[in-house]
Amino acid sequence: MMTSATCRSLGFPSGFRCLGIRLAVAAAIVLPLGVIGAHAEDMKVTIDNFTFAPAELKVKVGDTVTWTNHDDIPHTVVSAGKFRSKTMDTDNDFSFTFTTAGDYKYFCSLHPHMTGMIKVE
Ligand SMILES: [Cu+2]
Repeated sequence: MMTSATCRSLGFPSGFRCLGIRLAVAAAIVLPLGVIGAHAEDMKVTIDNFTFAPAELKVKVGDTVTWTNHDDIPHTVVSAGKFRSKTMDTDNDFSFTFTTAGDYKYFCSLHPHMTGMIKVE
């Protein structure tokens, strides 16, 4: 616990104000972490019948998208230079956490006509 003498030496006029500042500093450290933790979501894209659903998905920075392959043939999820899944067999999934805003076009490298888009804002 900081004493008022310590506060005065730091230029604060009273112990009360010093405590208030300490609480504000503590809140400033804790609150952003809480907001980020509460806000991050796990979004899902399914692969069914050679189609990504939804084909276009809007997420927020910090969200994680999980693709799950429901077809009985393998697929991949590839966004050039951004992310690349391994080959997913039936019911396998792949997750990627988006930390930068932007439009991420992706496709299946085994069936390049299969395309999708993640919009990160
Ligand atoms: Cu495929």
